[in-house]
Amino acid sequence: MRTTRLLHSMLAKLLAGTAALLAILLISGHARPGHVRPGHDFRPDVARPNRPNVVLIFMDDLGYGDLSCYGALGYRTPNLDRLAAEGTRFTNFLVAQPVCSASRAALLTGCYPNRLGISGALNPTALVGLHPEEETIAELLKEQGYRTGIFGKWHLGHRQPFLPLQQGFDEYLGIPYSNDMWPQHPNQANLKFPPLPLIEGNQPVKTLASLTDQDSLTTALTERAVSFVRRNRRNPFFLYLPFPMPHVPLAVSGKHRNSSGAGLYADVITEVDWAVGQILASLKQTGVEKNTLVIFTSDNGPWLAYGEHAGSSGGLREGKQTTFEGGNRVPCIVRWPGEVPAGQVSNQLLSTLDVLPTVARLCGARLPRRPIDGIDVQAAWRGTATESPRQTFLYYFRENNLEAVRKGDWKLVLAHPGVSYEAGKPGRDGKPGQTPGNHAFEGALYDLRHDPGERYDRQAMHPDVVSDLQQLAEQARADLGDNLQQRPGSNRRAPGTVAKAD
Ligand SMILES: [Ca+2]
Repeated sequence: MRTTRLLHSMLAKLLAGTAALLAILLISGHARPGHVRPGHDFRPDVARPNRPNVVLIFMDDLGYGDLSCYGALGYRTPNLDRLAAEGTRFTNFLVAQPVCSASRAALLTGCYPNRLGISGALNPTALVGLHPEEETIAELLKEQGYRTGIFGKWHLGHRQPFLPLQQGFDEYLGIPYSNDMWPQHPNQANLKFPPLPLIEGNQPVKTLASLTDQDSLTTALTERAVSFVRRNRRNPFFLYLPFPMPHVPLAVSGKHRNSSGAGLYADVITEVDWAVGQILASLKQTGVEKNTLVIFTSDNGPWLAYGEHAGSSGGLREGKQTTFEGGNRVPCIVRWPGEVPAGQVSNQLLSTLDVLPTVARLCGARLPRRPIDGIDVQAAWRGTATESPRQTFLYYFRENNLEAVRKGDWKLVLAHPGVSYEAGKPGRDGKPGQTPGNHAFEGALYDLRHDPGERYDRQAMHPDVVSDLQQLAEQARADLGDNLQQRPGSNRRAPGTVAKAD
């Protein structure tokens, strides 16, 4: 036994030595200092030939009911429907918080955003961003030899120290925050937004001055993404595509205007579906389709204040900026040929929090050094888990309000003030309606399996469930705090800050 172990160890050292020598030869042969062209001179880690590429598509304000494979009526999304037919479609998938910056922070770090001091939607005056020491999916994969690109909306701090190139991305083209944070905002008189820049790398390269400028954005980002796939077909890559659409103001290229026959919002979804089709085609054409994990989801539910310019929650209660299911629950499709079952529908509870640890595991990357909240849900993706590895979820919102907690199918809504579209009036023609911001929601217990619309309070019938969920809420308050109860929490971290505007 001993001799065998010794032999194994010697053999392993010899192999490692050969691999290191090979790596040195490859590097010295190709990477001349100052002459590394992105995606061209890069060579994969020879020891790990089978790591999947990762394409992560993240829509903005796309609702649970906006794709035909999720029940959208009046128009079709054939490319996304095909993606679902070739992969698994999840029906109980939650974003960490139902608003842009908070949701994006969670996706890229695997942490509840309130753990990181990120909340709401950062605006152009913000002096904060995702702390540079927080580790993103891009950083973890880059460390494993992946090329990393982001084409779309960042929204984790627009000051230079917070931009994507400082958070693990090799390439960035996109807008730094929401596409409505510009002088054409309907409430610009109060908001006074500066011009909206398009950023390449760390530099503004253009101003998006009119809706016509925004009309070509989806196409431009798609073309850049396709080029990224082509340039990186011989090495592992992580492509993050946070499309700015269908967030208002709705913009669509000439080729897709009036194409859906169901109005401007549906035209925009049709274009997004086309964009996904282009990306999928590029994976096929470059021969990497089989070894590429594709994840499609959205950052929060529909912004119902915008009436016919908003999407559909598919019948779930309320929408964006609320912790009812219409705000947190979004479509999620995962495709990885031969690894994730094709044509399946899963109702297991999952969250954007789980993307980082699951992807890290599948790609042979380590986890971040600081504690995270996501868990490896590979078994749920692969369809091998009889119940989801995720059993609980904390619905935090605003700066740090614990508004609801979830365990399995049970959701305990805690009394809180919040946005209510149902108590307001929707807008039209791209203008927001009247939406109460501090509607007093009372506590209630919902059984989401029987009552996904959150209409029937079950507290009186199930006091044991209420007390179990209250315990979960208490643990959350001790860990992450709760402003509704003046609880600071003991494990929150600070965001990154800059002293003054640069
Ligand atoms: Ca959003």
